[in-house]
Amino acid sequence: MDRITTLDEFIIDKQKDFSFATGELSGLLRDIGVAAKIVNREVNRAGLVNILGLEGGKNKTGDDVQKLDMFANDKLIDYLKNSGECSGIASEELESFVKLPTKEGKEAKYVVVVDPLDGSSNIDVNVSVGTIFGIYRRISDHGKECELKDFLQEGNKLVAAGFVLYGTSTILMYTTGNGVNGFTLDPSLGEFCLSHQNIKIPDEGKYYSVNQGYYLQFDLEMRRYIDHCSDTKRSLRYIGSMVSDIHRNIIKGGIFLYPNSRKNPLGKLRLLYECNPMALIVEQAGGKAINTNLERILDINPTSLHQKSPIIIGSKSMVDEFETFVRKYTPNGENI
Ligand code: AHM
Repeated sequence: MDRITTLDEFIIDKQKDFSFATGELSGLLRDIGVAAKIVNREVNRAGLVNILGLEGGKNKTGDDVQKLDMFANDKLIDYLKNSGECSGIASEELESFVKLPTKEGKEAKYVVVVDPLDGSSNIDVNVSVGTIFGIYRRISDHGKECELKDFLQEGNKLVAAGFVLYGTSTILMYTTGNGVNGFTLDPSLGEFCLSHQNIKIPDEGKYYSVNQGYYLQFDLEMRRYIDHCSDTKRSLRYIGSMVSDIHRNIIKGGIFLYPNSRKNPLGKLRLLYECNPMALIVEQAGGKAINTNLERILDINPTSLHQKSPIIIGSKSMVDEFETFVRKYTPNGENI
């Protein structure tokens, strides 16, 4: 039998590739891995909540039952706080970023952006959800508290990004800008084990993922592209959980679209917590990610923590093809 490689072993091994590495980023990634296992345990127990008498927002000792997305948020913050490598965290669940206390003798170089439980509206119905994270090197003085500008960096400045998908199995994929590797949680060992080494997204795929219920609210070029996907007999697959939809497309090939609509003129997904980390992973796997103005997602300059962005992401030739529809059908070439 081939020897398995655990996430921790892999991270430590990769650290050796960088002679200047001090182990801080590795420590941070390992802490995220541990937090992911705890969130995974709770997500898997979610269906038991009522059976265990926790309905009505109270448990048997009268404590409030925490919503799972807040639970995931708090666990991630706890673990990053302990690591001492992270000076702050901006979460989709929180209005402002959290400054983490520095540990004595340490100058935490990094800040983390996170969507603790993406697609959380799916939990009640047993559909896969995920955690998305990104890590930036601080641009403020390392000896002091982190600042807003540390988080408002373009996605191309991310030093690492990843996601955890709590699906039929739990998988963690991450990149430090040198390809993407995936690790599947072996519940019997309690370890993430290397299962998808240097994964590459197929250049072409048969899936398109979009909430077609909003079709009439989309711009003309988007509608024409969706018509084209349907005319060319591509299969529509939309879980409504970005991590799951993009993960499937990374493995099988496909395109995921969350565009602007009349209801949501800037789309729905957040640039910092969802679009940027997923864009880095997909690009590192050989794919492409742009907005509906054909700008590279990773080059968008963020101006606020909860900024939204339309996103088109997936197999490179499919995103290229989408671009040709935008160029052809955008009235008077507006915005491009
Ligand atoms: P949520 O985390 O509040 O559930 O929202 C994020 C999710 C994404 O995972 C998913 O792609 C999208 O919202 C689905 O939105 P819609 O229901 O509008 O298609």
